[in-house]
Amino acid sequence: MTKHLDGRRADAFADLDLLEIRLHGVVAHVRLNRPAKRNAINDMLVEQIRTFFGNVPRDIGAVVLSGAGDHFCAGLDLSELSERSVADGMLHSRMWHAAMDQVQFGRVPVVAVLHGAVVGGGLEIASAAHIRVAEANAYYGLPEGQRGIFVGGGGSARVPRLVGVACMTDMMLTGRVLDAHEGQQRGISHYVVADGAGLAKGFELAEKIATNAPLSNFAVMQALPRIADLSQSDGLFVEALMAAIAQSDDAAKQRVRAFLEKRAAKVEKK
Ligand code: 1HE
Repeated sequence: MTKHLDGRRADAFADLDLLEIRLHGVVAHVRLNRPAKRNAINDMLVEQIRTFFGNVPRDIGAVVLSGAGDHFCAGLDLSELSERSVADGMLHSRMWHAAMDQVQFGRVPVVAVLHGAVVGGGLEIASAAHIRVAEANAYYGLPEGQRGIFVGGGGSARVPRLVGVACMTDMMLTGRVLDAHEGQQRGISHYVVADGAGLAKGFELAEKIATNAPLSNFAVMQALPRIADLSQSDGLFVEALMAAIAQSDDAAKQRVRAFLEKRAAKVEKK
């Protein structure tokens, strides 16, 4: 695990002091870095997330996102929840949306490594990632109902796409908390690994993702979720466009030729 905590410092992002950013070859490791506040996300951290994911270095092919300390993220920093006007509340939520959109629709896929509390806005940022790896000690909650507020960081759009409206309704109305295994059964995480093994798995996946043709990753990140939101007929039309664009790229031609010339890996059973 410590191997993954080394890596080059990302000097270009030295100002983003609430994030710890390290570059490991083609993978960037971004840690939410307010462990004393359980990585609660204040406005400054929202802006720093937006800045990093909007400016991922050109030589990076995937990002691992994790949290420092014992928890991934305690959600919105409640100490900043001062009395806001309706308009300011809207703008605050839209600020989160812009940052979470940058995570989901940025330049490269994001692998979130989840441990401890993944609650409120923490679940919202996790659900903006493309792959989620949970350590067995991870748990998921949406305490907004208990706090008298509502999700505002994109949760009502993204979380039901993972767990369904019924499960999110239960989590918000009753305060139900899902453990790591329930979270996997319900579709939150793609992988559950032992405590302490999350980063190794996250890096293994991110390194694999970064070897894909950039245009294939682009299609999965940008086209797939939009197609899933379209009618079947419109979706199939967009799929045809995306498929034609991807297959005409040089990377696709080279990769297909490599397979036909027996130079590329076969699909192997595990
Ligand atoms: C915080 C926050 C926070 C911790 N905002 N300060 N999120 C929540 O309702 C979750 C609230 N937090 C918790 O339930 C617990 O803190 C945890 C289960 C995450 C972790 O428990 P624990 O025992 O490890 O830590 P702690 O002792 O509760 O917290 C340590 C410190 O972090 C403490 O501050 P201190 O100055 O007394 O040391 C806590 O006050 C502080 N802290 N969580 C502010 N969230 C875009 S809208 C999204 C809406 C939401 O996310 S609502 C859900 C908010």
